[in-house]
Amino acid sequence: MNTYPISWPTYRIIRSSVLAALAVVPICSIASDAAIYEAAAAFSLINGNPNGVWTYGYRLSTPASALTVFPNTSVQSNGLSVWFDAAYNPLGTPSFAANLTTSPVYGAGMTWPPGRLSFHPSPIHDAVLRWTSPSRGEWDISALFIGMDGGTTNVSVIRGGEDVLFAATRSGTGANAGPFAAKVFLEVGETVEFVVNNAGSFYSDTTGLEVVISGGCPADFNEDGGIDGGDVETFFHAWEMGEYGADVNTDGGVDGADVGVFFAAWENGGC
Ligand SMILES: [Ca+2]
Ligand SMILES: [Ca+2]
Ligand SMILES: [Ca+2]
Repeated sequence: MNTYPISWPTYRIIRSSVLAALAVVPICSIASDAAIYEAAAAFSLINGNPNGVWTYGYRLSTPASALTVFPNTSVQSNGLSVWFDAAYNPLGTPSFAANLTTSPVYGAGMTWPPGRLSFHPSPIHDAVLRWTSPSRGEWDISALFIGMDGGTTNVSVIRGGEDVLFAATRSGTGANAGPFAAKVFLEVGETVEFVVNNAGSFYSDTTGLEVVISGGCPADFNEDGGIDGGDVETFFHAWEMGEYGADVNTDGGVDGADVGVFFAAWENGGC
């Protein structure tokens, strides 16, 4: 709902001045550094699950099965911090594990350097790291799947539960998949998932995972890859209609503050 905390005449002045300036505003590429989300750095046992934008879960290795959120945590004797499900845990899987200490952690013939995050499928489940977009905009998404053990895994990056952005099979210690990198325009609440599947056998399938997601810039509001007057027109149309997407500061309302956030990004040619 548009609550118009700036007056209509003020809005008209802002809009007309912006539109008048369009002729001298170059089309810019997007430099997205407004927000950075890094999976390993954010990993925690004490922030709950979901942990902000991150959800640690697992699901049957069949299409469209629902995600189960890991309910349990433990710190293993070797120092690894683990999310798991005590109700289903054959040989400690499926699970997420991270070394949140400042020293290497050793276990099962593997080494977790400080800050390393890994996940592991079960005999019948994929392990899934889900990221939920906190704001509308273009995001830079990167991922690397690290071969930490001798098994073979299928790894993938999936948008919205069905759009496969990346898929690969990796096999053996030191055999990584990726890096994957892409720019993806997402609405608030859209998801990107990072998935490990057992590729037949779940033995020795520990797979390291590095994910960095940055951006979320609203400047390219019409999603055409450039920042220009078209974005102003599209933004104001959405704003006037009180559309959900115009809530670019993600505070739940569409008002003058969103105009400020949009123009701050737009005038910078990005974020
Ligand atoms: Ca396997
Ligand atoms: Ca644009
Ligand atoms: Ca808002």
